[in-house]
Amino acid sequence: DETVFESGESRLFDLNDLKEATDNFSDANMLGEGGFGPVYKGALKDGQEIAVKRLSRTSGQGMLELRNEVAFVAKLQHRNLVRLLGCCLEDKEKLLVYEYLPNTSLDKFLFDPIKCQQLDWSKRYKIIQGISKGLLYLHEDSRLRIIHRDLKASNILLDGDMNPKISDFGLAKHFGVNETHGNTCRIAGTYGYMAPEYAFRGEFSTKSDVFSYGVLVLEIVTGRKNTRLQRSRPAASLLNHVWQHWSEGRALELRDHVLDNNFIEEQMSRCIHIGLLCVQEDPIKRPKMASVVHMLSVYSIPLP
Ligand code: ACK
Repeated sequence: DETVFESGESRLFDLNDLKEATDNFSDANMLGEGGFGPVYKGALKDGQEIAVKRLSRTSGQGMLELRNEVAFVAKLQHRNLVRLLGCCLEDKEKLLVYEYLPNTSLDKFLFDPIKCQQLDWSKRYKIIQGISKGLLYLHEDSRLRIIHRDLKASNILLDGDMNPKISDFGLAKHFGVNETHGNTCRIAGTYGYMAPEYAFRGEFSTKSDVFSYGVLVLEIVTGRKNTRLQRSRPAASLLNHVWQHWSEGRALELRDHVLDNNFIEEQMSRCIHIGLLCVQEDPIKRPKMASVVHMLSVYSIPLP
């Protein structure tokens, strides 16, 4: 299940093919604006759907860095990471081509009053688990050792089965075998998901990703944006609050799908507990992703 696909080579795409695929980068095909430029939907001649990220010229990424990024990101192959298919560097264009994910980003579901109803608890749990596996792979695969640095709901894309895929490696950093963390004076990322040692001192590590993951887990369980989460609440009161929120709006609907309501409550409280462990102020106290994955698998009993 933790499939690391066979290593596939990334392709060099032809500019004309990509223009044709996206109807000449027409506005109608624009999926949205990413950190480094717009993203377009397209279909290749063989019918394969793609998402094309068009890096803007002002994005400040040099050709060499871009080539590095392509070589680097192309090595990432895991069912919980967005797959880069290749790139195109013709005519001053800098285009990155990804697999297209029809359900787009998690934040669109999570914080939309209508769409969030599609996320029943078993889907939420699958998303929490999937992200943890993708992040574990980034952190601990010996060939990778990558810190993502910008994990957030809008960087989690969902495939047709609501399987989550981590995307946007624009800020990702590689760390060597004997390194555990890095330092930067250019703090980039997203306030609200940022670990305090990173936000205040520019120190990033796998544990700063763990913090962002914790915020994400709490958002997924509660359906509330991190700005509205009160992280200082004691766990019991947070659980109470969350359960109230769920039972008010969605418990009835959930009861139709699930027989054992207490089981959901139990699983939710475990997830909140994990989320709270991850957002501790002291990075040393936060669990590693390997422990998170373990904690989630131990308590995951298939829903009826
Ligand atoms: O939240 P969204 O709809 O999902 O808006 C953003 C936008 O493009 C800018 O990043 C969407 N997006 C990015 N990559 C993909 C992809 N591979 N498949 C589908 N949508 C994507 C993202």
